[in-house]
Order: sequence, then C-alpha cells, then structure tokens
Amino acid sequence: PQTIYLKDYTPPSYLVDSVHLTFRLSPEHTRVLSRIAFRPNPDAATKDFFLHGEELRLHSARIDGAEVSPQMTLEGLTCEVPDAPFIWESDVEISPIANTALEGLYISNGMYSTQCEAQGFRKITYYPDRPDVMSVFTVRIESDLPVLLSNGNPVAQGDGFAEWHDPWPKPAYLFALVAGELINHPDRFTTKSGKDVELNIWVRPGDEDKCAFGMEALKKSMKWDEDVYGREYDLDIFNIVAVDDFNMGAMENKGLNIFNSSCVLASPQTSTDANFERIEAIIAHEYFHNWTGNRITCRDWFQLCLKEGLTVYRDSQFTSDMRSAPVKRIEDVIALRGRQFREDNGPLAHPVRPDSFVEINNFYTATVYEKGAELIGMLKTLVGDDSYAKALDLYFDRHDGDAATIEDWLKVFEDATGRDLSQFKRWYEQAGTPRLSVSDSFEDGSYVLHFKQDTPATPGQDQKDPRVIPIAVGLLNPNGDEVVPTTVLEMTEAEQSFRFDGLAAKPVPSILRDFSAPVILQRDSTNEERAFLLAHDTDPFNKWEAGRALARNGLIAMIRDGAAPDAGYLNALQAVLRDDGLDPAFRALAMGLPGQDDLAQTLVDLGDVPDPMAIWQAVETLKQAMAQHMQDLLPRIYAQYQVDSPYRPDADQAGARALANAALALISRMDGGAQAQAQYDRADNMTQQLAALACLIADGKGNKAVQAFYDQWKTDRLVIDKWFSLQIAYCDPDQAADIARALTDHADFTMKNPNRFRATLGALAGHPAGFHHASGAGYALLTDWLLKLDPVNPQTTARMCSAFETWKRYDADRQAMILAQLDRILAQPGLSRDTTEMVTRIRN
Ligand code: B3K
Ligand code: ZN
Repeated sequence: PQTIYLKDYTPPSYLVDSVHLTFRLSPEHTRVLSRIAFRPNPDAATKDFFLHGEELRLHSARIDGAEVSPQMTLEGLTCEVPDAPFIWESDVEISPIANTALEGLYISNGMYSTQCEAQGFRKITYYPDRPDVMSVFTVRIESDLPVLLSNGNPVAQGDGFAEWHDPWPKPAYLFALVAGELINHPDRFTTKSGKDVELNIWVRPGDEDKCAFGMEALKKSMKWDEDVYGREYDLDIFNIVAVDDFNMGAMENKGLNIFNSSCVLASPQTSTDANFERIEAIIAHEYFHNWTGNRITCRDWFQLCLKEGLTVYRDSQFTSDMRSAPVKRIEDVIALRGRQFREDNGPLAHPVRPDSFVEINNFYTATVYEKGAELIGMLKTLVGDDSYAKALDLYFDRHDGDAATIEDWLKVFEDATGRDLSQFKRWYEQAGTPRLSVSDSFEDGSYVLHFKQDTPATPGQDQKDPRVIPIAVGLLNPNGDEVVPTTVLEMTEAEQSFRFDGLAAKPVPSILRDFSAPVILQRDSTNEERAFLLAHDTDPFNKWEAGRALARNGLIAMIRDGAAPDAGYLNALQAVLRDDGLDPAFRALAMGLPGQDDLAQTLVDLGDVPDPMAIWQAVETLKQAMAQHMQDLLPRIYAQYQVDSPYRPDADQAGARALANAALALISRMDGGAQAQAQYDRADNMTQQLAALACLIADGKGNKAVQAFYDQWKTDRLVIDKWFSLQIAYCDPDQAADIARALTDHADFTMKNPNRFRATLGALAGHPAGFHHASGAGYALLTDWLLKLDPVNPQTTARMCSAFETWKRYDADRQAMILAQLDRILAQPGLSRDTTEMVTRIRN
C-alpha cells in the first residue's frame, strides 16, 4: 500500500462547477448517471485528468457528448480531455446489496444509505474525490420507495422519483442519499433572521416514539450556534436519518445528517442518562459541522482536525452550557486520558495533524478529535474569550466557502490578536503527551513554582521542542482560603519558573486548573496536601483531580507494595460524599476510580511492568474497602438520591441517579445483591435497570436477571447491544474470553452490524484483566473475529485492532502472544489496506 504525504499536496488539475447525478436504485444493479462540468484549474501545475473510482462498472463515458474510452487504473481512470471547460458524463453500475463495508451506497435493513467520508464517494461514481474540489450538486433519485432524500432543498417529486438541489458548493464526502420506508418526526425552527426551516428525524417504523429527545437537542443546537457563534442555518430543510448499520457515530452530510441509530434514538425505557447526554452531544456535533466542516471544509485529509477538533470543542461548550460545565470537563478529561493518552503513549501515536497516512479512515482518532479539541481550548485560554470570538468571526468571514488548512486557522488568530503562534503550532505537529513536572519553594513571602516539560519520543519523532503550555494556577493559604485566584501562566521554555510575591505563608498550589493543557502533571505531593485540595480547592476540576490522585496513589501502593487501602483516601472521600452542598453528579464522579488501563500506564511511567490481574485485584480490594468504610453512609445516600418525580433525562436527575447508582454498586458488595435485585425489579427506566443489572453481574448473581433482561428486550436491538456488552464488561477476568466466545455463538450475534460487533468484542477489549488474561484466550478470540470481519468490513476491523496498541507495556509472555496474533493477522491473504496499516504500525 502507498503512503500519502502532506508535503506532496498539489492543487487539483480540474475544478467542478456543477454535478448532476441520477440514481436508478436497485439492490444489485443501481445505475448512477453523472453529468459533471469541469474546467481546468488555473492554479494547477499539471493538466492530467484523473477521476477516482473503485468497485464501479463503467457502462459508458462521454466528453461533450462524444463517447470516450478512458484508461482504467487501480484507483480510477484517466482520459484525454480538452484544455477548456467540458462536460463529463458517465453511466456506472454498483451493487449496494453487496456492500458490507458500509462505505459508499449500501443497504441496511432494507433502506438505502450512504457514507462518503472520507473516500467513499469514489465507490458511487467516477469523481475527483478530494475535499478541495467543491461543487453544487443536483440529485435525482428514481425508486419506488416512499422516502427519497438527498442534500439541500427538495425541488421536485412525483411517482417514483425525487429531485434535490444543494446550492452550497461542497466536497463529495458530504454527499448523501437515503431511500426507504421511513417515518418522520417533524418539527420547525425559525432562524434568527426569520427563516422558517423544516426539520425531520426519519426512522424505521417502530422507532417513531424515540425521536422527540433528538429533535429537542437539534433545536437547542440551532439556537445555541446562533447565540454563541452567530451561525445561522442556511437551507429550507434539515433532515436526520437513523441507520442501524453504521461504522461510526454519525455523519454531517449537508442538510442530511445520517446517524447510527444508537446515537439518535432515545427513550427513558431503553436509553440511559449517559446515552441521552451523548445523543444530545452528537446531534449538536453534526449540526455544528454545518459551519465548521461544511461551509468551511478541509483542503486535504491531513487537515481533518480543522473541522473535527473545532467541532468537538464546540459541542463540549454546548454540553457545558446545557448541563454542568465542571461535570462535562471531568468527563472529557477521563475520556481523554483513557483513549488519547493511551494512543499518544503507544505505537499509534501521531500528531493532531498527521503528516502521512496509508488509509485516512485510520486517523479518525482520539488524537485528531479530542486532543484537537484540547488545542482549541488552549488557544482560547491563551488569547482570552474576546479575542477568541474575534478570531472566529474572522475565520467564518474570511474562509466561508473555502477548503482551508491549519495554517489558515492559526493565521486568523494571529491577525485578530497580533500574536505569533509559531510555537503553538508545534501542538499540531508533534505527537506525544508532555510530562510537566513541577517543584516549588517558599522564601520571604515569595512562592516560586518551577516547571519542566518533557515529551517522550513517538514513532518517527525522536526530538521534541518545548511547547507553549497554558498552566492555570491558583494558590490557597493553609486555612484553605484562596489567596491567589486562577491565573494563567504561559510556559514557553523547556524549564521555567514563576514567582508569586507578598504571601504570608507557604501556599498550597492548585495547578492545571480546569485541566488547562493536555499534559501529564508530575508533582511529588503528599497525601495530606491532596486531601486538603479535595476539601478546599475552589476549582471543581482540581478538587476532583485531588481525589483521583489520592485514589491512584493508593492503588499504586497496593499494587507495588501490597499496601492496604489508604485510610486517608477513604476518609477524604467520605467527607466529600457527606457534603450535600456538592453537586450529586460531582460526587458520583468523585467515587469513580482511575481506569485499569490508565493505572497500567502509570505503572509503566514508574518503570514497572504492569500485571493486569494485580491491577484488577487492587481495584476490587479498594472497592470492598470503600463499601465497608462507608457502610453507614451509603444507604443514606442511596435513599436520599432516589428520584421520585417522573423520569427526565436532564442533568439534575441524571446526577442524582448517578450518585445513587454509585452507592448501590458498593452496597451490593455488602448485602448479597438484595438492593440491586430490588432496584432491578422495580426499575422503570434503563438507567436504573442497567445499573442494577451491572451490580448483579459483578457480584456473580446475575443469571436470573440476565435472562429476564433478554426476554424483556429481545426485540430491541439497541438494548440487546447493552445486554451483550454488560455481561462481558462486569464479568470475572478468568471468564471474560469464555463469556465473550459464548456470546459470539448467540443467535443474535452478527458481525455485519458494527454496533453488535463492538458490543461484544469491543467489550472484551475494554476489560483489561480479561483481555490481557495470562491464558492468551482473549487475544486469540479477538483475532479470530478480526480475521473474519476484515473481508466484510475493513474499517471496523482496523479500528478494533487498537485493542493491541498497548502490547509493549506487558511482560515477555504476553508480548509474545500478542505478536503471534498480530503476525497471524498480517499473514491473512488479501488483508485490507486499513487493517494492514494498523497492524503494521502497532507491530513496529
Ligand atoms: N465526520 C464524521 C466521521 C466520518 C468517519 C469516516 N471514517 C463524523 C463526525 O466526526 O462528525
Ligand atoms: Zn465530527
């Protein structure tokens, strides 16, 4: 496979003024007729005419009406063309029913659907399938199916056809088509300038009662983008469609967003509070792409973070405004550490803007998305809120209709603020998570914080230059009062000191407030100081972080030295839980422990070889100690935070349920599962039903409830996904591979549905002690299934290979077993480009 480099970028030889597509839909023999107006690009270096095309059967091609015979290449075709504007026409045949990769035009449960990002349009017709070729699309769909949708506004429809016109020039990756027997949940929205927009959520019959929440989320998003970013919607209609078979969460096609049904369908009986929050965020994310992604798109796929980092940042701002900002920040950091730090510390580490790739679908990563969003947050912290707003206005003004780059993005900040951002750009170019170590001293009323930054080498990047790091700091005096409120220190050197004068006593520092930079903070601090911050810090993130550090250190001491659970931690946690002035959602988060995978990385940083079973054991022991230590408090919390009023998926109720359920998980270790069973039996919403089921499974008392749950929900595929994953996520490590294997034999298991595949094999990969079991059974089972899935769906296969990305952490036996599996994958004849690239990078 060929590697593509950012440095090799050249402008397209031909530009497209308009595209007319006609689809004659048929499961096996869909015909796609195209009529494309090309003109030579004056800025291009060459005049070679090349159109991408894969798995297409070309019936005929014409240039300006005359039949031509193009030369076929592996990835498309070339042809002699006039040195002047011309019309290209082609007639190709494709088979949607044979398309199991879910890229291009495919059929899912009887409905036609498309997924074109990143390079799926070339599986629909011959086209310059690159984001810097933007054009106006007109689409005619011919089919007997009742609902026929494409991008833009509807222009005509009649018996067996519909026509759509999208006036906004767009790259081919934003094209979409949907056809099926669908039902809509309609609504309307009036934009701030008074434009009336028709809104629809389209679903399969039977799902219409799960649309209301998504629709509210859409309207809130539309309003929020007007209020906060001044961005208005720009078409007469906005359609959302739910599709069962989908590789990712959702897709922002212009005016026709297509969603994995798990990311839009919601009801209290079938969705958890976490599902509701996620659905609201994804609806917002895809909607926000209309400006950050669609109106301003990416010049090439190396610039992916331009739209994804910014849009994730925008959706996290939205969630913070709709719900609780501190809770959202803590949740985001937990996710960042769990997925992005893990990626940054392993063989798949890559810059937020990568400089090479083989298969771009392998770069829709936590680094591009979540770290990309962190970079936007740092920029905003560095320039301030007003300058951020000014820079964004300039960005929309200057680049509307463009296919832009990270250079363009940074330039608007430089122009709006007069700042030089060349050092900041390193965040986009250098992979790896900086370690920020800090020491302090106090003399004559002056307190000095001394920082040192250091980023470990990553694949292809041995040397790292110092980055600009915004470090938000506050200082507390020994009584717990804040003496220096949050101040942003701007670190630019490899080592740098900052001084605070006029202090009466040595303060306690609260460093990296609100997690002001995506770094690993290393500080030799005492548990007394952490407990002090947990009790007194005014910054909610650092308050939580202090508790997390206590938990982490306690666990590390248990694992490394066989220490007993730390009484200081248990007391401090108990004090937090008792404090009814604290948001219940915050307290629920404070009860969480660091992830087991996260602990493994901490041990690696300490020079140890982590033993996944020892980590699991330590976590179990600590949870048991928590349950015992707080056995008087927990039942009170559990009773106090029962929600009596009818279910609402809002932050207040969700926070109360989260706290009660966190208490239940510990109570159920002491009462033989009695309370969990009682909650299971009376639950009238999925949040409580699932939490109770998890407790019962974790306690080995789940058999009856697991069967009851299946009987109750067997016709609801999204709930059954939860049933598959929960049995693995909460099982004993010794049984994880066996349980996962048995579930892959279940009649309801199918690898053709990515949700079901992830619910099963993804749950195994997400159970560190089960997956990394010394028997190697977890490795073997996952590999068996990756090999089966690869010919069917390379994208989902390749993504799941990242389960192996941490292999270098482990002992020689585990390493050898994983390497053997990776080699088994690489040896499969015809292995996809996606999986080949992933496994090759992981192995190196
Ligand atoms: N842009 C899409 C992801 C496309 C995935 C291509 N493999 C969803 C999103 O980020 O909004
Ligand atoms: Zn996105």
